[in-house]
Amino acid sequence: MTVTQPVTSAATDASFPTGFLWGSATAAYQVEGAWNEDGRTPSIWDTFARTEGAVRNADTGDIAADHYHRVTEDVALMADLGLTAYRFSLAWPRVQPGGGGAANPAGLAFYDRLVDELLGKGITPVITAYHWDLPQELEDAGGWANRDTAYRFADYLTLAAKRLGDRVSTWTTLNEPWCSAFLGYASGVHAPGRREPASALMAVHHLLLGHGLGVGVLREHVPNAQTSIVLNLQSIRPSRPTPADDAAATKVDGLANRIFLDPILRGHYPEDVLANTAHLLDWSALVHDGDLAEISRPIDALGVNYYTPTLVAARDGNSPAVRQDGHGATSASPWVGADDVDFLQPPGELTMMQWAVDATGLYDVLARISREYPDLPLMVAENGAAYDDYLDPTGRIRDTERIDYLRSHLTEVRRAITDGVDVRGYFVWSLLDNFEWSYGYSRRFGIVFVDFATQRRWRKDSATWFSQVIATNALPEQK
Ligand code: GCO
Repeated sequence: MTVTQPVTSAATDASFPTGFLWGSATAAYQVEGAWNEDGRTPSIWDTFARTEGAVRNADTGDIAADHYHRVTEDVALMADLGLTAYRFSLAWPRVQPGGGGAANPAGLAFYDRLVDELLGKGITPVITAYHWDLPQELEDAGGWANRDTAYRFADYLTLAAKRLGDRVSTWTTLNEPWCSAFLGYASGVHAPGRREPASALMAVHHLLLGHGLGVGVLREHVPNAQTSIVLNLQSIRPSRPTPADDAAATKVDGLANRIFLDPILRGHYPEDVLANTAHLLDWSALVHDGDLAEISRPIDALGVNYYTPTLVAARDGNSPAVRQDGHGATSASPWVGADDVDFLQPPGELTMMQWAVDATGLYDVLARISREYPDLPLMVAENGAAYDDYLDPTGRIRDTERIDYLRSHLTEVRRAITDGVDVRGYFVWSLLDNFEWSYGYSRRFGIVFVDFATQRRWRKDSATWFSQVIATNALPEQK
């Protein structure tokens, strides 16, 4: 089963289409651990996590969920849950230490084993080539602000595709380039922690170039490659029904969504984005001839990550309290080019990330893509929530809030499918509790609880619920 295999029947009210892919997602730095084993070299996240004040509690991904040593157990767990797909990322500094030269046989052997375990259990592997762990050497050479990094990425992907492409056909090049560029290079709450608005825009372009080159690599080395990119598309709402707030929403939509969608799917950057950022850098020097043709190579699917909506207002001194950025408090804004926009706390119950729960935003994002960028299969590549989970004295984790969150969002996915949106699968974020970036281990997103000191795994109630959804290919009646 691949994400681009057409579904064979329409969803009924309660059920999902036959062949709908049910998975969970993780990322290498968040779960693997084994940070310096078998030839792996440091990534920007190893460096950043060791920077004072960067990560809560000075947590690092050194051990994380120890997935590197527990692959067999973890894949067995996935099989028990009935997952039909698993989305994971490759650690670039494990596959190609130092970000250049030959592949590391031990690093590739790990992913070989993971892929074989998955296939042995009938679980479709979905590989993310880059989920934020750039080899430190490449950051030292300028990171994503340096054009050469795009070519280094293609080189690394070639090594991975040649080795794993015989068994893995579904690949995604990048995870959430918005976060890599703007949280990494503008607000600095993510690695590499730079606060340079112009570098963030350069990073956008070089990430996109890397994506395009990467699609070419996959077409060349992976038979029947199903290529995609994963974007954290935002459902942006104006705070008040005023032309000024509408304009603010359009501006932010450009800087969050269209800055990626348009070059990839239409072969050009949006005019308003170029205009809104022209004071920061010279786009004509950044974008070389031929880049946009490379970036807009056809892809087979688009991965959508969605957690919470975005509420904006034109800054006029009257807007309600500005909310904290959900990825960590910062004095610098990731919103390069939108200095005159306020970001507000959307209504709704809050998760532990202080993210408002509003599943209609997921519907809006899916429906919008299918309307404005038609004929592109979609998959929900991440969706989930952090709550204050704990193991009770009976050995249970009763995460009813997470079940409610997943149910409401899956209801919206089903509504989108019923309305004709071509959604091929859904991946819950995340399989395991893990290293939640600048929040360290203080935020639990898993449907499986991890006691980090013993690395023992416990199914949360949401895992049991999710496996019921998978088994019936439908949402259970609400009790
Ligand atoms: C992202 C990343 C995940 C996060 C998750 C929760 O989408 O930001 O892909 O690694 O852990 O989103 O913040």
